[in-house]
Amino acid sequence: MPETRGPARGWVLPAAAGVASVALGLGVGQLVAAVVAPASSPVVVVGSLLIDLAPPWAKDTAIALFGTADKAALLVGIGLVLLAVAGAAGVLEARRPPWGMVVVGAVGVVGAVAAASRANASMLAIVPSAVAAITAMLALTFLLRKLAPAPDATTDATTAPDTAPTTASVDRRRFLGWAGGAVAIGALAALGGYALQAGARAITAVRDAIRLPTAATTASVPAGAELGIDGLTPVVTPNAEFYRIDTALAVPAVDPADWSLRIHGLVDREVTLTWDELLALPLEESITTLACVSNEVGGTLIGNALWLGYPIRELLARAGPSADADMVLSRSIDGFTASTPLEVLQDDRNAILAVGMNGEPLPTEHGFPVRMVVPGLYGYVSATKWVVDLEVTRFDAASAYWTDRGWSERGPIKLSSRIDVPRQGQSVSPGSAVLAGVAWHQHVGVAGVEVRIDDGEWRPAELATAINDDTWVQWKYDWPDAAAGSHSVRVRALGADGEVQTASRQGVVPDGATGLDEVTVEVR
Ligand SMILES: Nc1nc2c(c(=O)[nH]1)N[C@H]1C(S)=C(S)[C@@H](COP(=O)(O)O)O[C@H]1N2
Ligand SMILES: [Mo]
Repeated sequence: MPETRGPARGWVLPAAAGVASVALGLGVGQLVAAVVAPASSPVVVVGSLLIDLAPPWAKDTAIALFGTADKAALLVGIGLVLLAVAGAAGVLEARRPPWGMVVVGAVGVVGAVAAASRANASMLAIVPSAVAAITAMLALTFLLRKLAPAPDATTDATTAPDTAPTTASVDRRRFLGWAGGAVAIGALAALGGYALQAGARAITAVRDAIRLPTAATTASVPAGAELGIDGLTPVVTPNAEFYRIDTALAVPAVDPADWSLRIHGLVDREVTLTWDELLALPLEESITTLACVSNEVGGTLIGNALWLGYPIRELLARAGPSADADMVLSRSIDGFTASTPLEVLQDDRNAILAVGMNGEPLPTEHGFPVRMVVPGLYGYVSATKWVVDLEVTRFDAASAYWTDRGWSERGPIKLSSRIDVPRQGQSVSPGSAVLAGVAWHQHVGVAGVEVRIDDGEWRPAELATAINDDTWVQWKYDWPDAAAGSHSVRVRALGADGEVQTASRQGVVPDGATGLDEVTVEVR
């Protein structure tokens, strides 16, 4: 039965519209957070911000009141405050538009700022709060429109000329249906987000329980590989700081118990390998520097780790590739593919199926439980994470994910070098200053590094002890005569094969950037 009421007189329905809209926004925000940035769900980041901002007495009171449930109490409290604000925003928007929208938008901004201010937050962290706020605003607009006076059959001006124009009909039941629908969709989205993260949580628990076997062959970092200069990238990159590049919106959750690798295609016999079979093989440690083809000159998409794994060469030998094969197409559980030249996987380099990274099982975002690591090639043609399939094939018969998108079919890593100390625009005092950085040419080796100040001569830098030819090497240069003023510092690497790093600039497409890293240093 439609009821008749003034457009903005009641406050209950507009408040309900506000609450339903914000509930929908929060649910959708939760789902988006689960997919793009698990640590950035709007309610959780605001809670974390409050915990950080709260004065000690407030924390003590909360703990005294709620004990170990203090965090749950905080989240419930935030939820209640949000709902109250949401109700108020609904009433405000009905009476004084656009102030209700402004309130919802402001809450979204608080969430985004809270998310962005978390340690290690990426720019993606603001997305859930932004999506939540926009969803809530759209829903609020929609629901309030359902509350607006509708020129419909129950108030027909021609048959009822005496009906006051301010009186309009609102189909209250239909409105409540829409509002309830919004809440239900929000709840479903939040549940979906929770379920998505539940998968990730379960795999993290499985990973944490794994004890990797000790290596049959070990590798170690020689003394003298680490120069220990302040601001210089450590020679072995901690897992938490290792760059991450992949196309996976949500990190694939692969249970090792369900994992297997299939080697097939142009082979004499198909081979399948389970997790237990892989771990039972004599595993080898190797230290290899991974690099991304998208790394700009001076960029940070490069990292060095101690890997534990089994040579792909041995597995290929079991399968017996046919003589006309020249490529292995590796496939991730999420469909990503990489094309690696067969001969690179058969020669004596440490091309491995890796299960360990710096003494731990692979972190989930670095390919748990099994990935490929191939010295000398950019990641996009070799370093398949969450790998489940190796197809022995030919370059003229198959192509890989990035090759299909305009990148080069083959991707050997280019000779390159980077200045880490000092950073661009940083100042040093006159006299003797230290310049330092890293240089790499995986599977070739670095024979030297040279530094050029302004338009001076190229002068040799000092190289740290190289771990091996597959890793980067640190360098430093004691700048004896740093005179006051602004100076340009450039670096170039010399390959062990006689190549001199080119100054000619090329972008990252299609096979990796070239050019020299340069920083401007203020001496004062
Ligand atoms: N499954 C999968 N594996 C992948 C990718 C990917 O998108 N999906 N990206 C590759 C690219 S381009 C690089 S540079 C390396 C990066 O590895 P990392 O994230 O462990 O540093 O992984 C490679 N392996
Ligand atoms: Mo990459």
